[in-house]
Amino acid sequence: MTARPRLRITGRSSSHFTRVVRMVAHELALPTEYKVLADIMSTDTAHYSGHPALKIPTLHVDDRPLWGTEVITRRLAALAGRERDPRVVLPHHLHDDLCLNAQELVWHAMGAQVTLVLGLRVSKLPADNVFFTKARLGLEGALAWLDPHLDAVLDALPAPRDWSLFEITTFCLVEHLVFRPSVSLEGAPRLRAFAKEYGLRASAQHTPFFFDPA
Ligand SMILES: N[C@@H](CCC(=O)N[C@@H](CS)C(=O)NCC(=O)O)C(=O)O
Repeated sequence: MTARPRLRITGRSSSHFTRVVRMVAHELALPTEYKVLADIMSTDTAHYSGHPALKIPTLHVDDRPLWGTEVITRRLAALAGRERDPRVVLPHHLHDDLCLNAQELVWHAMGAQVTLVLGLRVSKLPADNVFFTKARLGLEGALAWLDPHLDAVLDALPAPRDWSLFEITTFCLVEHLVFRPSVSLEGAPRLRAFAKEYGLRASAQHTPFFFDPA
């Protein structure tokens, strides 16, 4: 029998992309080590466990790094022997245009949230610059589409399922907008209700957002 590889996630407890991979590891019952990036504004790749693009998360499988949240979740599913399990629904298993568009908008919204938080709140750049206006409008547009379509998307996801990356990413996005408000969730009641319910899962309770000490 081959030994199970050692898994280490580098990230931050205030990062929605990090929370996605940590929730997936928890859902898959995969033990992982956790290395915290102390300063998100660091320009030293060593602090990011070698991520050349200065991003989190990174998954180390033994000594080999893997980058990209979606790729990492796919690898975690494979390591848990569940890559072909129909109860685990990853983006490459989606074929319905509604679900594919919804997943794309969630990824987009997560990226726009990084732009707004790092640009405005952390770096204190001028909010009236059209770069941030577009990021905010794009994020609001994504939420305005996702909210009324959410139930149809959930119905169209493969079932029965234990979890899908669409649900986990949507949960982490909405929770992050509560944790680090950049746009209002007033007009997104369905997304808020979904996040409240999904937040009861053990994987969500195990990974609350907070600021890691520097
Ligand atoms: N494409 C990356 C995006 C990850 C990402 O944007 N992470 C944020 C934290 S939530 C980050 O590293 N921000 C630092 C920066 O953009 O400088 C992935 O899928 O993992």
